[in-house]
Amino acid sequence: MTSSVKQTQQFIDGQFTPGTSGKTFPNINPINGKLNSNICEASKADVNAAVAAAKAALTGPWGKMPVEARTNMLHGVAAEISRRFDDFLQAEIADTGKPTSIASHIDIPRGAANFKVFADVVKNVPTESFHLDTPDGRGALNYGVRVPKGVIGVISPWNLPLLLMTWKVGPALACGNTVVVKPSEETPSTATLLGEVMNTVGVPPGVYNVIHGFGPDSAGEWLTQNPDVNAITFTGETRTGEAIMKQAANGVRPVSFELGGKNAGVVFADADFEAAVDGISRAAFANSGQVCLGTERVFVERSIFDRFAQALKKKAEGFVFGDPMNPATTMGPLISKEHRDKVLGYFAAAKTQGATIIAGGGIPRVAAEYEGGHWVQPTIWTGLPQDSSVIREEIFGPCVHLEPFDAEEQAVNMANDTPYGLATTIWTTDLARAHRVAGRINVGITWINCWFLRDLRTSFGGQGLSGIGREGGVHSLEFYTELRNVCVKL
Ligand code: NAD
Ligand code: 6OD
Repeated sequence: MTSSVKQTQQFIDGQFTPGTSGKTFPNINPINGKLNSNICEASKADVNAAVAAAKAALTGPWGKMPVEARTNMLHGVAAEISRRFDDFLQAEIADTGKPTSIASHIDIPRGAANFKVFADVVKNVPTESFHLDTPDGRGALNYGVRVPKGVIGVISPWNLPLLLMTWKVGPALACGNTVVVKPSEETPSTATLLGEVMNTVGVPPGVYNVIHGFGPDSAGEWLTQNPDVNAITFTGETRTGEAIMKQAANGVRPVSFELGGKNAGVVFADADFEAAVDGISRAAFANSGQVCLGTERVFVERSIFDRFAQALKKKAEGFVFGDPMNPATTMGPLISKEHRDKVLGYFAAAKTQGATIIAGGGIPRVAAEYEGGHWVQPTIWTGLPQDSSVIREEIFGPCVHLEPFDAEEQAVNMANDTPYGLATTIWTTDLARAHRVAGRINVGITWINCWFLRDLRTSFGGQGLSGIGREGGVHSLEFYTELRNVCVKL
């Protein structure tokens, strides 16, 4: 573990600095509720200094660097993340409590992949060009040129901290922008560690900056209000997205939002039963249910409903809690006491609203050393009405409601009965039905017979309350660049 994890500082203009506020806030380890480190809280002057450094870096060596050199540098960043895999792993686990069985397979590898993939996308995606006939017969050639948008404000959440932050920083830098990152106050460590990587690789000062603090009247709000931030990319709660959108209206700055979800899974009777149980178990419980793409509402065809519920119960009751560094541990705690209180509030609401509890519903027994942690049991309910708060609101915990259906039409209608529109997972062996249902569920991402299988070249994003815009592959280039047209009279 590095010294930056013990007292986590800002990273501004290539330097680690405590900043000017003189204030710190605690970073708590979710597995036991104990103090991990103290985080230096940014003042408004620190935020403005980070933005000024990012703005200045646009016209320095970074701004003049050929694309080949820039993208090679980002491959270097990916390689350095991989070389320091254990440092990133330990920092991520200390902040989140998530087991190494998840972090070492998903979070840290994706932290490196997000730089590699977008470096390659930038080098390989062409711009448009058109020949125009003109009355004099000479014609004109139009071609597109992509230029960086400028300073990008990146605001990221706590559930997949390195993955979701680099998913924005990778393409932003690949396109030649500079960034100021405000990681979640709950999970500041890997964003800070990435500053060390940037210096090791020789990324010029000011290209990557990190400030720490909270949202309203703190670093998040000050960053999004700074007029020198040219675009804002945000992942987090829908309500926070609404606030940031208002902040971004000042100066008409573009936003890209990946927000909440209340995703549906649909399991048909002809599905590969074991694969469906396994897939829905991951979609409901992976990362302790703290995945925006997760499934909190599952519709199961009536003829297999009871068998499916029993098989999923067995999965839910098979999770192993405890030491995140033990490869046998399969479920971590929730991120904070506050978030656990929120999730337990929904557990209580499910009871009072008449749910039948199939599994869980409370706090698991853990070893004495972890009793101060924020644990909850993987939980399965059935029997709640469609207007229950448990069915309508994003809970973001390891919990799922099962509902039987009799007809495809009914399953589609129930899946679509939500203001969110992020993701769905459909389980069937009927090919025609798979495509038909995929076309009718109102979401940005549909998985058929799988879940969270990611190809970073594809579009990613949600509709309705789940977000604005698409990122991934060429769609990231659309957000992180300005496309200019040049018309040449021949
Ligand atoms: P959050 O919205 O509370 O916080 C996210 C970030 O926004 C944090 O860094 C926070 O400090 C900052 N913030 C809060 N208020 C702000 C303001 N007024 N101005 C600027 N910044 C502000 O979200 P969270 O609790 O960290 O994450 C959980 C939520 O994120 C869930 O709703 C989940 O669905 C969503 N999420 C969505 C996706 C997706 O891809 N759609 C991915 C991960 C998480
Ligand atoms: O895989 C990704 O790129 C991505 N944005 C995942 C989001 C997960 C939400 O919790």
